[in-house]
Amino acid sequence: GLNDQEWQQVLTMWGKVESDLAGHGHAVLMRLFQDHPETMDRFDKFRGLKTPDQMRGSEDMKKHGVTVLTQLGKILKQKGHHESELKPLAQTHATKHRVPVKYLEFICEAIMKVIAEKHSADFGANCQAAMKKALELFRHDMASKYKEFGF
Ligand code: 89R
Repeated sequence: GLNDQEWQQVLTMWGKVESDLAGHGHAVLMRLFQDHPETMDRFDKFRGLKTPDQMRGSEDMKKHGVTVLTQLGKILKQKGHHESELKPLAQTHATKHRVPVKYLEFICEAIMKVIAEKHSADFGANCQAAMKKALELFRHDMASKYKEFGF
């Protein structure tokens, strides 16, 4: 797990993400879809978006970015005691959206990259390490829940 100081670094950084949740969320999804185009196939609602310009202009993608980062923020704020927030998310992503664990790794990478781009001055090595640990814990616990749902 993470110690108190690491959680503090994570949540301080998350506060900066929340200063523009839509901007960060949109950037994360853009990055995910550009680096791993196959992840986009999971979304019926983004099927019409073919070019980076269309993605940039998509209010729907922006809205979904807010949905994703809002939920992730709620989970991070539990500082590891996230069972009740994680379980329904794992359930829909395993059984309904069928999102492989590997894709969770991809989006966590995208999140790290977007924070590094937007907050380079505040995202030093220690803070990066703490955020990486928090996202790894999230992925690890999602993966265990996936198993419970037989995915
Ligand atoms: C797909 C990761 C993640 C990944 C979908 C993926 C959308 C929060 C992928 C719709 C799809 C498809 C949907 C349905 C969806 O359903 O639980 O409206 N996700 C919905 O047609 C993540 C992560 C988080 C997260 C949410 C929330 C909803 C939702 C909340 C709505 C409620 C519900 C991890 C950061 C596949 C590309 C916190 C990825 F590959 F990145 F891992 N979701 N989602 N998602 Fe998804």
